[in-house]
Amino acid sequence: MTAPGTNKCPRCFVPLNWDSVAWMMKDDTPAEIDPVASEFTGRPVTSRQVHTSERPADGAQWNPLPQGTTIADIDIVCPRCHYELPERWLDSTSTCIAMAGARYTGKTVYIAVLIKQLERLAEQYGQELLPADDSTRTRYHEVYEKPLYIEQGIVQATPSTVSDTQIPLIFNLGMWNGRPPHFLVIRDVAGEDMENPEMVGNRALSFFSFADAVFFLFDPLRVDEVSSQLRDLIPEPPGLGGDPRDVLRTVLRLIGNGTPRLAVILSKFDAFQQLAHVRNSAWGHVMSNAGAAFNRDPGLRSRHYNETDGMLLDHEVRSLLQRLGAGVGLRTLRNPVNGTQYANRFFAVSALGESPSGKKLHLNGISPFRCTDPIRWLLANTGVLEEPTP
Ligand SMILES: Nc1nc2c(ncn2[C@@H]2O[C@H](COP(=O)(O)OP(=O)(O)OP(=O)(O)O)[C@@H](O)[C@H]2O)c(=O)[nH]1
Ligand SMILES: [Mg+2]
Ligand SMILES: [Zn+2]
Repeated sequence: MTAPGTNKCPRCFVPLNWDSVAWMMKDDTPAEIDPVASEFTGRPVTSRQVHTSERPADGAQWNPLPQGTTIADIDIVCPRCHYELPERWLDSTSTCIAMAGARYTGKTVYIAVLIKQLERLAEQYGQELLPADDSTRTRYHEVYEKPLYIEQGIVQATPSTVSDTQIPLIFNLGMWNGRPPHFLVIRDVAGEDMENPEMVGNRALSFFSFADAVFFLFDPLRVDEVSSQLRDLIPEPPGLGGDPRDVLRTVLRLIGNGTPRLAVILSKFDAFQQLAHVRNSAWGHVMSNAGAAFNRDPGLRSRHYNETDGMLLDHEVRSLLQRLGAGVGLRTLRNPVNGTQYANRFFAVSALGESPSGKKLHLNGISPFRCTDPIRWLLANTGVLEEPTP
């Protein structure tokens, strides 16, 4: 989470402040290809002229704008990638999340459901979660909400950054404890890119090293032992992505010298829970433990993130992942270059609550499990989505 008075760019996640400002004149017309924006979007972008201004060393009385212009005449953009910032962005704070995980791990479905769950959570506090701009509103509706909630089907595979202008999803979480609005920024990614080590070093993915958090999704159905035991219990999964051990290695290289918090999320947990019905198997035994944190969702009762419950689940998921052969990389979560360990926590979520069959959702509809845990872990003790402190 950014500190008050600073924020991050919602596209490239670079820290921003008032010392270095870039802007475009509102009444200008797009004239030329902008090489900076083009590099970050992976396709040619025509834009208005970008002006920049740096606070001079002794610049107490500094005004970055040209004479005769006011803040109403300009659109502020990110000095690094030229993304046009939402209104009053530099006076707000945000939490910037990069999604990660192989193809089919459930990243896009998770985001679709997470936003609905966060809407309900905010509502319980008398707040409203709103898209921060038109592109978030349209994109969330078309790509996330409509396929699942209206058409009762499944979402499309997320296109590679190379072929698609990846736009951040930006949601206003509202004002908490009398502070400026706090925003949640999510960058969905293509599993295809995560499985391609050649994407390391690509500018379009450089946001990973500036993220506040990386959500790494792990698909239990990718593990042969699990999918073979579930063969008769759940519909055939739509497809399987790459080896999570390789994907993690690529993701850690994308993070580079960054220090995001890492949430390792065992996705499609509904499918995994079906293992409880496999009689006389070691997995059946593990999964039918009624006392396990992974068999209950306290988020339905308490609005606050519960640290004790969170730690318990963390331990349980760690040992599940170990049994699944997730590899030493996932157990240690260390920066491959300097060896420091990322602040991390393990989670289990189910966005859908039940496996879709083919291209249609299960007739029981969507019943999410523990989807907001990772967000509430990130926001714990910040005041956002929490009871006001007296
Ligand atoms: N059982 C179960 N299946 C799920 C769940 N979430 C997603 N799936 C299945 O996994 C498929 C892939 O989900 P996506 O969200 O598109 O996966 P993704 O990680 O975004 O994939 P890419 O965009 O290709 O990287 C869905 O079409 C569903 O069939 C879940 O909570 N439970
Ligand atoms: Mg996707
Ligand atoms: Zn930027």
